[in-house]
Amino acid sequence: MTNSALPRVVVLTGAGISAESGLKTFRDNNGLWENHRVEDVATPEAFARNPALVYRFYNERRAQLQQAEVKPNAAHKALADLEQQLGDQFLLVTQNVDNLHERAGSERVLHMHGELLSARCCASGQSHVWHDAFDHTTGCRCCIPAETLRPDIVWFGEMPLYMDDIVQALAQADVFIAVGTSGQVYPAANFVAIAAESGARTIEINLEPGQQNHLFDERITGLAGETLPAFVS
Ligand code: BV8
Repeated sequence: MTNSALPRVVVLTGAGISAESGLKTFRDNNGLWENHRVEDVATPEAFARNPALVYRFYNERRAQLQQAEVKPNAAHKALADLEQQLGDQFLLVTQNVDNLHERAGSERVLHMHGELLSARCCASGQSHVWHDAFDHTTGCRCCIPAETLRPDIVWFGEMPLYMDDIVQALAQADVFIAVGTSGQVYPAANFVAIAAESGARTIEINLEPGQQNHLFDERITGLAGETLPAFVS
Protein backbone atom coordinates (compact mmCIF):
# COMPACT_ATOMS: atom_id res chain seq x y z
CA MET A 1 0.00 0.00 0.00
CA THR A 2 1.44 3.42 -0.95
CA ASN A 3 1.60 6.02 1.84
CA SER A 4 -1.10 8.20 0.29
CA ALA A 5 -3.60 5.33 0.37
CA LEU A 6 -2.68 4.21 3.86
CA PRO A 7 -5.82 4.09 6.02
CA ARG A 8 -6.01 6.43 8.97
CA VAL A 9 -8.69 4.41 10.76
CA VAL A 10 -8.01 0.70 11.33
CA VAL A 11 -10.68 -1.51 12.91
CA LEU A 12 -10.09 -5.06 14.22
CA THR A 13 -13.10 -7.23 14.92
CA GLY A 14 -13.43 -10.52 16.77
CA ALA A 15 -16.11 -13.09 17.48
CA GLY A 16 -17.97 -10.67 19.79
CA ILE A 17 -19.18 -8.52 16.88
CA SER A 18 -21.05 -11.54 15.50
CA ALA A 19 -22.46 -12.67 18.86
CA GLU A 20 -25.68 -10.62 18.48
CA SER A 21 -26.14 -12.23 15.07
CA GLY A 22 -26.36 -15.58 16.86
CA LEU A 23 -22.85 -16.94 16.19
CA LYS A 24 -21.04 -18.42 19.19
CA THR A 25 -17.86 -16.74 20.32
CA PHE A 26 -14.79 -18.77 21.22
CA ARG A 27 -14.69 -18.11 24.91
CA ASP A 28 -18.38 -17.79 25.71
CA ASN A 29 -18.60 -21.56 25.44
CA ASN A 30 -15.21 -21.78 27.14
CA GLY A 31 -13.61 -22.44 23.76
CA LEU A 32 -14.78 -26.03 24.04
CA TRP A 33 -16.33 -27.95 21.25
CA GLU A 34 -17.31 -31.64 21.47
CA ASN A 35 -15.04 -31.72 24.57
CA HIS A 36 -12.09 -30.50 22.53
CA ARG A 37 -10.39 -27.15 23.13
CA VAL A 38 -10.61 -25.03 19.96
CA GLU A 39 -6.85 -24.77 20.07
CA ASP A 40 -6.77 -28.58 19.77
CA VAL A 41 -9.24 -28.79 16.88
CA ALA A 42 -8.12 -25.72 14.88
CA THR A 43 -4.54 -26.89 14.19
CA PRO A 44 -2.79 -28.56 11.23
CA GLU A 45 -1.87 -31.46 13.53
CA ALA A 46 -5.54 -32.02 14.43
CA PHE A 47 -6.40 -32.02 10.71
CA ALA A 48 -3.67 -34.54 9.92
CA ARG A 49 -4.72 -36.70 12.89
CA ASN A 50 -8.48 -36.63 12.42
CA PRO A 51 -9.67 -34.77 9.30
CA ALA A 52 -13.26 -35.96 9.75
CA LEU A 53 -13.46 -34.30 13.22
CA VAL A 54 -12.06 -31.03 11.87
CA TYR A 55 -14.43 -31.12 8.87
CA ARG A 56 -17.31 -31.69 11.30
CA PHE A 57 -16.20 -28.70 13.38
CA TYR A 58 -16.25 -26.41 10.34
CA ASN A 59 -19.31 -27.96 8.68
CA GLU A 60 -21.30 -27.28 11.87
CA ARG A 61 -20.16 -23.66 11.99
CA ARG A 62 -20.83 -23.20 8.25
CA ALA A 63 -24.32 -24.67 8.66
CA GLN A 64 -24.97 -22.30 11.59
CA LEU A 65 -23.76 -19.31 9.53
CA GLN A 66 -26.09 -20.24 6.67
CA GLN A 67 -29.19 -20.40 8.89
CA ALA A 68 -31.81 -17.86 7.81
CA GLU A 69 -31.88 -16.12 11.21
CA VAL A 70 -28.13 -15.43 11.19
CA LYS A 71 -27.84 -11.94 9.72
CA PRO A 72 -25.43 -8.99 10.04
CA ASN A 73 -26.27 -6.82 13.06
CA ALA A 74 -26.12 -3.05 13.63
CA ALA A 75 -22.42 -3.23 14.50
CA HIS A 76 -21.54 -4.81 11.14
CA LYS A 77 -23.66 -2.17 9.40
CA ALA A 78 -22.02 0.68 11.32
CA LEU A 79 -18.61 -0.43 10.03
CA ALA A 80 -19.90 -0.73 6.46
CA ASP A 81 -21.24 2.84 6.73
CA LEU A 82 -17.91 4.05 8.13
CA GLU A 83 -16.12 2.49 5.16
CA GLN A 84 -18.51 4.32 2.82
CA GLN A 85 -17.71 7.63 4.54
CA LEU A 86 -13.93 7.20 4.79
CA GLY A 87 -13.10 5.26 1.62
CA ASP A 88 -9.44 4.24 1.45
CA GLN A 89 -8.76 6.03 4.75
CA PHE A 90 -10.50 3.06 6.40
CA LEU A 91 -9.33 -0.54 6.84
CA LEU A 92 -11.35 -3.39 8.35
CA VAL A 93 -9.40 -6.40 9.64
CA THR A 94 -11.34 -9.30 11.09
CA GLN A 95 -10.33 -12.41 13.00
CA ASN A 96 -13.74 -13.83 12.14
CA VAL A 97 -14.22 -16.43 9.46
CA ASP A 98 -17.90 -15.60 8.88
CA ASN A 99 -19.14 -13.40 6.01
CA LEU A 100 -21.33 -11.03 8.04
CA HIS A 101 -19.18 -7.96 7.36
CA GLU A 102 -19.56 -8.50 3.61
CA ARG A 103 -23.29 -9.14 3.95
CA ALA A 104 -23.60 -5.84 5.85
CA GLY A 105 -21.99 -4.04 2.88
CA SER A 106 -18.30 -3.88 3.80
CA GLU A 107 -16.35 -4.09 0.54
CA ARG A 108 -12.77 -4.48 1.70
CA VAL A 109 -12.40 -6.96 4.58
CA LEU A 110 -9.08 -8.54 5.49
CA HIS A 111 -9.92 -11.98 6.93
CA MET A 112 -6.63 -12.57 8.73
CA HIS A 113 -7.78 -16.00 9.97
CA GLY A 114 -9.37 -17.16 6.72
CA GLU A 115 -12.97 -17.73 5.66
CA LEU A 116 -15.52 -20.43 6.51
CA LEU A 117 -17.14 -20.30 3.06
CA SER A 118 -13.88 -20.91 1.26
CA ALA A 119 -11.74 -24.03 0.69
CA ARG A 120 -8.03 -24.23 0.07
CA CYS A 121 -5.96 -26.57 -2.06
CA CYS A 122 -2.96 -27.59 0.08
CA ALA A 123 -0.90 -28.22 -3.08
CA SER A 124 -1.43 -24.90 -4.88
CA GLY A 125 -2.54 -22.71 -1.95
CA GLN A 126 -5.46 -21.63 -4.16
CA SER A 127 -8.72 -20.72 -2.42
CA HIS A 128 -12.09 -21.72 -3.85
CA VAL A 129 -15.72 -21.24 -2.89
CA TRP A 130 -16.71 -24.04 -0.50
CA HIS A 131 -19.06 -26.65 -2.00
CA ASP A 132 -21.29 -28.34 0.54
CA ALA A 133 -20.44 -31.77 -0.80
CA PHE A 134 -16.84 -31.33 0.30
CA ASP A 135 -15.29 -33.73 2.67
CA HIS A 136 -11.96 -35.45 3.12
CA THR A 137 -13.06 -38.42 1.03
CA THR A 138 -14.68 -36.72 -1.96
CA GLY A 139 -12.70 -33.51 -2.36
CA CYS A 140 -14.19 -30.79 -4.52
CA ARG A 141 -16.23 -31.54 -7.65
CA CYS A 142 -14.41 -29.09 -9.84
CA CYS A 143 -11.05 -28.05 -8.51
CA ILE A 144 -9.54 -29.77 -5.51
CA PRO A 145 -8.95 -33.51 -5.07
CA ALA A 146 -9.69 -34.98 -1.65
CA GLU A 147 -6.08 -35.44 -0.70
CA THR A 148 -5.24 -31.72 -1.04
CA LEU A 149 -8.55 -30.15 0.13
CA ARG A 150 -8.76 -28.32 3.46
CA PRO A 151 -10.82 -25.58 5.08
CA ASP A 152 -9.45 -22.12 4.12
CA ILE A 153 -8.81 -21.28 7.76
CA VAL A 154 -5.65 -20.07 9.53
CA TRP A 155 -5.18 -22.59 12.33
CA PHE A 156 -3.18 -22.17 15.51
CA GLY A 157 0.50 -22.41 14.63
CA GLU A 158 -0.12 -21.07 11.09
CA MET A 159 0.78 -17.57 9.92
CA PRO A 160 -2.24 -15.25 9.69
CA LEU A 161 -2.97 -13.62 6.33
CA TYR A 162 -2.28 -10.01 5.18
CA MET A 163 0.16 -9.36 8.04
CA ASP A 164 2.43 -7.01 6.05
CA ASP A 165 -0.49 -4.83 4.97
CA ILE A 166 -1.98 -4.83 8.46
CA VAL A 167 1.24 -3.89 10.26
CA GLN A 168 1.95 -1.15 7.68
CA ALA A 169 -1.56 0.29 8.20
CA LEU A 170 -1.26 0.13 12.00
CA ALA A 171 2.05 1.99 11.88
CA GLN A 172 0.33 4.89 10.06
CA ALA A 173 -3.06 4.83 11.75
CA ASP A 174 -4.52 7.85 13.57
CA VAL A 175 -7.24 5.69 15.16
CA PHE A 176 -7.33 1.96 16.05
CA ILE A 177 -10.59 0.42 17.22
CA ALA A 178 -10.90 -3.18 18.51
CA VAL A 179 -14.46 -4.53 18.62
CA GLY A 180 -15.62 -7.79 20.23
CA THR A 181 -12.28 -9.46 20.77
CA SER A 182 -10.87 -10.92 23.99
CA GLY A 183 -7.35 -9.99 22.89
CA GLN A 184 -6.10 -13.50 23.72
CA VAL A 185 -4.95 -14.64 20.28
CA TYR A 186 -1.69 -13.44 18.74
CA PRO A 187 -0.57 -11.68 16.63
CA ALA A 188 -3.96 -9.82 16.56
CA ALA A 189 -3.62 -9.20 20.31
CA ASN A 190 -0.49 -7.17 19.56
CA PHE A 191 -2.18 -4.76 17.14
CA VAL A 192 -3.12 -2.24 19.81
CA ALA A 193 0.51 -2.02 20.95
CA ILE A 194 1.70 -1.39 17.37
CA ALA A 195 -0.95 1.29 16.84
CA ALA A 196 -0.24 2.94 20.20
CA GLU A 197 3.50 2.90 19.44
CA SER A 198 2.86 4.97 16.32
CA GLY A 199 0.73 7.47 18.21
CA ALA A 200 -2.75 6.31 17.23
CA ARG A 201 -5.76 6.93 19.46
CA THR A 202 -6.81 3.44 20.58
CA ILE A 203 -10.35 2.43 21.55
CA GLU A 204 -11.67 -0.91 22.82
CA ILE A 205 -15.37 -1.62 22.27
CA ASN A 206 -16.25 -4.82 24.12
CA LEU A 207 -18.73 -6.47 26.46
CA GLU A 208 -15.99 -6.69 29.10
CA PRO A 209 -12.36 -5.58 29.27
CA GLY A 210 -10.21 -7.75 26.99
CA GLN A 211 -6.77 -9.10 27.87
CA GLN A 212 -5.08 -6.03 26.31
CA ASN A 213 -7.50 -3.47 27.81
CA HIS A 214 -4.71 -1.73 29.74
CA LEU A 215 -3.12 -0.72 26.43
CA PHE A 216 -6.17 1.19 25.12
CA ASP A 217 -6.66 4.95 25.54
CA GLU A 218 -10.43 4.55 25.75
CA ARG A 219 -12.83 1.71 26.53
CA ILE A 220 -16.52 1.54 25.63
CA THR A 221 -18.28 -1.29 27.42
CA GLY A 222 -21.52 -2.82 26.17
CA LEU A 223 -23.10 -4.72 23.30
CA ALA A 224 -21.35 -3.86 20.03
CA GLY A 225 -24.76 -3.67 18.31
CA GLU A 226 -25.58 -0.68 20.53
CA THR A 227 -22.23 0.94 21.37
CA LEU A 228 -20.58 0.89 17.92
CA PRO A 229 -23.37 2.61 15.95
CA ALA A 230 -23.53 5.29 18.65
CA PHE A 231 -19.75 5.71 18.60
CA VAL A 232 -19.36 6.07 14.83
CA SER A 233 -22.45 8.25 14.28
C1 BV8 B 1 0.95 -17.80 14.84
C2 BV8 B 1 -9.45 -19.57 12.93
C3 BV8 B 1 3.18 -18.12 14.20
C4 BV8 B 1 -9.92 -20.82 13.54
C5 BV8 B 1 -8.23 -18.59 14.72
C6 BV8 B 1 1.48 -22.64 20.92
C7 BV8 B 1 1.53 -23.25 19.68
C8 BV8 B 1 1.29 -22.57 18.51
C9 BV8 B 1 1.00 -21.22 18.58
C10 BV8 B 1 0.91 -20.62 19.81
C11 BV8 B 1 1.16 -21.30 20.99
N1 BV8 B 1 1.02 -20.44 22.02
C12 BV8 B 1 0.69 -19.22 21.54
C13 BV8 B 1 0.62 -19.31 20.21
C14 BV8 B 1 0.26 -18.29 19.29
C15 BV8 B 1 -1.19 -18.51 18.93
C16 BV8 B 1 -2.03 -17.91 20.05
O1 BV8 B 1 -2.15 -16.71 20.08
N2 BV8 B 1 -2.56 -18.76 20.93
C17 BV8 B 1 -3.37 -18.22 22.02
C18 BV8 B 1 -4.48 -19.22 22.36
C19 BV8 B 1 -2.44 -17.98 23.21
N3 BV8 B 1 -1.43 -17.85 17.69
C20 BV8 B 1 -1.28 -18.54 16.56
O2 BV8 B 1 -1.04 -19.71 16.49
C21 BV8 B 1 -1.40 -17.70 15.30
N4 BV8 B 1 -0.31 -17.97 14.44
O3 BV8 B 1 1.28 -17.39 15.92
O4 BV8 B 1 1.81 -18.17 13.87
C22 BV8 B 1 3.93 -18.40 12.96
C23 BV8 B 1 5.06 -17.67 12.71
C24 BV8 B 1 5.79 -17.95 11.57
C25 BV8 B 1 5.36 -18.94 10.70
C26 BV8 B 1 4.21 -19.66 10.96
C27 BV8 B 1 3.49 -19.40 12.10
C28 BV8 B 1 -2.66 -18.05 14.53
C29 BV8 B 1 -3.86 -17.68 15.34
C30 BV8 B 1 -5.10 -17.89 14.47
C31 BV8 B 1 -5.88 -19.08 14.99
N5 BV8 B 1 -7.14 -19.13 14.29
N6 BV8 B 1 -9.33 -18.62 14.00
C32 BV8 B 1 -11.40 -20.79 13.63
O5 BV8 B 1 -12.02 -19.69 13.62
O6 BV8 B 1 -11.94 -21.89 13.74
S1 BV8 B 1 -8.25 -17.77 16.17
C33 BV8 B 1 -9.82 -17.63 16.81
O7 BV8 B 1 -9.68 -16.84 17.98
C34 BV8 B 1 -10.83 -16.88 15.97
O8 BV8 B 1 -10.32 -16.27 14.82
C35 BV8 B 1 -11.28 -15.79 16.94
O9 BV8 B 1 -11.77 -14.68 16.31
C36 BV8 B 1 -9.98 -15.53 17.58
C37 BV8 B 1 -9.87 -14.65 18.76
O10 BV8 B 1 -10.93 -14.83 19.55
P1 BV8 B 1 -11.95 -13.59 19.66
O11 BV8 B 1 -12.39 -13.21 18.30
O12 BV8 B 1 -11.34 -12.54 20.49
O13 BV8 B 1 -13.16 -14.30 20.35
P2 BV8 B 1 -13.32 -14.60 21.90
O14 BV8 B 1 -14.46 -15.54 22.05
O15 BV8 B 1 -12.01 -14.94 22.50
O16 BV8 B 1 -13.73 -13.17 22.52
C38 BV8 B 1 -14.95 -12.59 22.17
C39 BV8 B 1 -14.99 -11.25 22.88
O17 BV8 B 1 -16.18 -10.57 22.49
C40 BV8 B 1 -15.03 -11.39 24.38
O18 BV8 B 1 -14.12 -10.45 24.95
C41 BV8 B 1 -16.46 -11.00 24.75
O19 BV8 B 1 -16.53 -10.30 25.99
C42 BV8 B 1 -16.82 -10.07 23.63
N7 BV8 B 1 -18.25 -10.05 23.29
C43 BV8 B 1 -19.13 -11.09 23.33
N8 BV8 B 1 -20.34 -10.65 22.91
C44 BV8 B 1 -20.20 -9.32 22.60
C45 BV8 B 1 -18.87 -8.95 22.85
N9 BV8 B 1 -18.43 -7.69 22.66
C46 BV8 B 1 -19.31 -6.77 22.20
N10 BV8 B 1 -20.60 -7.06 21.95
C47 BV8 B 1 -21.07 -8.32 22.13
N11 BV8 B 1 -22.36 -8.60 21.87
